[in-house]
Amino acid sequence: MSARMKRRVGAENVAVVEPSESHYYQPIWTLVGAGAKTLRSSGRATASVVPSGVKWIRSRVQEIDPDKSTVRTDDGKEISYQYLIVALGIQLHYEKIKGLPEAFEHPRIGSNYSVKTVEKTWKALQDFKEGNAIFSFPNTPVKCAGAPQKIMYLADAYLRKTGKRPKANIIYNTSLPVLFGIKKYADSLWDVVRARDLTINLRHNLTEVWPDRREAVFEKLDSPGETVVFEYELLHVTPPMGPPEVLKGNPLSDPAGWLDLDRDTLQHRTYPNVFGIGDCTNLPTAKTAAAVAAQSSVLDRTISKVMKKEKPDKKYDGYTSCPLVTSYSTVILAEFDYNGQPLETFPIDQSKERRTMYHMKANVMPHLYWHGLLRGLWGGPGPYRRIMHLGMK
Ligand code: UQ1
Repeated sequence: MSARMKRRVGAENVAVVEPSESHYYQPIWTLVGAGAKTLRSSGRATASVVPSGVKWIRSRVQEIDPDKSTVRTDDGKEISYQYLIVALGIQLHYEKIKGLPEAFEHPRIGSNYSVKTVEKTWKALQDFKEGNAIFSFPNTPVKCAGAPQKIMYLADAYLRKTGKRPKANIIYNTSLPVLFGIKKYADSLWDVVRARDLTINLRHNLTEVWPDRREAVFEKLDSPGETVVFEYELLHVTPPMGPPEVLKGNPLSDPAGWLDLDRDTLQHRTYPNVFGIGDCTNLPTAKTAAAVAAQSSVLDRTISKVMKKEKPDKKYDGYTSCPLVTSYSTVILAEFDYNGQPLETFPIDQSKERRTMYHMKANVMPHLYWHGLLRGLWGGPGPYRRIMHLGMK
């Protein structure tokens, strides 16, 4: 968004408050956890991705006061703004699972959601001998809701490739009552699950890890008070997640703590000079980088209208996408909108496992991210979808 704002109002009028020295392309961590990409390849220096001329304030936002239009940072600076874009992301809560994060000091447990633990997934996969390989999905909203099962499909493929699959039970324990929220893709994923002999336990929520005994405790969400203990040889944890600390109790957030936006324009619902994008928002769609791309072009348009005292006129349709990696060479490319209706870019059935889509996920998307999205040049596939579907129902 800073690249887009630089084009609108000039670099000297744009600042980014961002504490991290490194910026990661997290969507590739699915493949890092499976040994198909390196962690190194996923990161760049923040200094190299902030657009030239834009001021980078290397601090963490501690408080936002939308009534005074100020932001306070952890090193005590107070910054005033005319317009604010909130893009705080989502917070990981490993600590909400008893025994974590300490259990990550032990082998055989990993998590593709953190820079600190993603390589441990790959190590655990390589060290696997025999037993249960367990993959969890928490009882909270998450970013990239497909990732918790993508690593299961990759683990299955890896264990087959290395001849260890006959000695493995592969188990997906999810808090959700479904495998995937959109039926068209869920149907295909169930086919994959059956074909590969994977076990899916719905409404199972990870609450505790005992790394010494290599056991994980799950509560059965449909039988209150009942828990079940699984021994594991490999455990992949998707942590509980929630809104950023800064937004909790802030006038900008809804009762659940998410940034309270108009779902069409991405303008704040009560503070007209505040806008938002991405995982920290309460937009009722799946939290993904693809959603951010589509949101970025709408938000650009909305802000330019608001700056000119005109009415925002472009609507976000909720577009989001999840490249469901089902092996080291195949992807089901889920794309859908606010209504949960498939909204596919390509004029082919994307619920089929495809090699072209794997290539897109593994090799095309990173470039689109670094050189397109981060430069404010990629606003999602909407325009291309319309071209590719010309003359088609
Ligand atoms: C996308 O725009 C995007 O953001 C850069 C992703 O992030 C990783 C994606 O995974 C996908 C699928 C899209 C959508 C792009 C196309 C070409 C369908």
